[in-house]
Amino acid sequence: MSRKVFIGDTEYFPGISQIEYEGPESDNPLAFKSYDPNRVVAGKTMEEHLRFAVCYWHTFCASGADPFGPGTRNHAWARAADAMDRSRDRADAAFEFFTKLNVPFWCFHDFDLASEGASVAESENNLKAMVDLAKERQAETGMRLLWGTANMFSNPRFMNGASTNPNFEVVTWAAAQVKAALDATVELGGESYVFWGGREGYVCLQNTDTRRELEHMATFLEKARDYGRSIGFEGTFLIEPKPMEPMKHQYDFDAQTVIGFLRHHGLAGDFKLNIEANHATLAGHSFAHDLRMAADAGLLGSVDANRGDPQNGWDTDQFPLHLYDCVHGMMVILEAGGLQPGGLNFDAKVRRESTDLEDMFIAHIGGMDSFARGLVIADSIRSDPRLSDMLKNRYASFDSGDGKRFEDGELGLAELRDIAAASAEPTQLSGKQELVENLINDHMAGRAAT
Ligand code: XUL
Ligand code: CO
Repeated sequence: MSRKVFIGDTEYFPGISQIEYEGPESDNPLAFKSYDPNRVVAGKTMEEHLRFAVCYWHTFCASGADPFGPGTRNHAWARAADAMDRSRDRADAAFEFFTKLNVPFWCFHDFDLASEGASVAESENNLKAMVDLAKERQAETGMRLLWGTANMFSNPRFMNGASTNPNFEVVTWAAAQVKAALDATVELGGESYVFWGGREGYVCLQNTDTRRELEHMATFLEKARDYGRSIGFEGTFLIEPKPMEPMKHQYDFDAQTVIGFLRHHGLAGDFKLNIEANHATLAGHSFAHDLRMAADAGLLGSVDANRGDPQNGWDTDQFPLHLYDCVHGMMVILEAGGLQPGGLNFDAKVRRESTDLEDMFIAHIGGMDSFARGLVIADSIRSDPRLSDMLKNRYASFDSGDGKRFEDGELGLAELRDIAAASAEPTQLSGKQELVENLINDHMAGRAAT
């Protein structure tokens, strides 16, 4: 489908035309070197595998402000005096950006898209008006919504949490936002709905009834699920783990914590996980680790594609331009059979010092090319029998005999002891880590140029 590249009367990214695939030889910073949407890898096109999404918040709402100073970017779409005019300008800029970049999906929080009103009803009306506009823009451009969510962490009323707030009044305001954001997501045909528990956690354990707060969170999620299903939402509900920041401790700490919580509360049939790379690293894991834990549980829903900085402890939300992360991540995603109906959402921001308009494109192009390379290299590794054979052989002792009986739960502890007592010292089996790492490097070197 051919898509119009800018919307309305104003071109917000003048001088930047449709971003095209030009191939590995191109030296044009505003072209894809590896992401060729129609190229088929492992039976699907790159566009179908990667399902890229641009996020509204970092890309169109942020100005580069940090705790030490104001924004460094004064975008044309953020200048109108009236809040609704600003929202409309921002939407036009966003849809121009999406189409020029040629991504199929976008994601938003309620109050990225519309400004928050002074009452529940006013906020609902603002959001409805912007959803109507976004729906028109989606129809004009062919863009689709990967997921919607509600921002229940910025407003000071949520300083002690949203669904886990010790004050019931605040819980009801959180519910009002989720209800409206679910309505909006359904109206826009969103494929998933995300809960990121920004302030669902604590700063002081001694002033917090954690047992009660976790029960409240489960009840709230159940009611949100029931409401979503009642209005015809057929997509996936997603929980996005993060261990800390802004709170000292957040309940959705990491993939395994969330998996345990969902299973404990009987929510795993409707909810999956949205794994964010920088959140996994904040929890002391790698991106691929949290992807793998989610995939093993059959709960890998979607991905927030970004990266942290190994020298910093915090959530820097940098663009995912480190090839190893993308290769390791795509190995798990391919193993899991893909992401659909999820996708790769760039929950990432250009650095405060990257102030040219084109930097927004360059950052996304880099992320898309990195994951496209990651896909090609991961597929190449997966089709090399050396790795799969090594993995299979490593566990071969469980494929037959007593090992198989143990796997099937047929041997008790005393029987296992008797087997040990009758055997010699176990054979030493090398883990071959360096061999595996060399093999991955060989594929990277062989394929990285494509
Ligand atoms: C914050 C974060 C959020 C969620 C959506 O760290 O990742 O933007 O993705 O609320
Ligand atoms: Co995120």
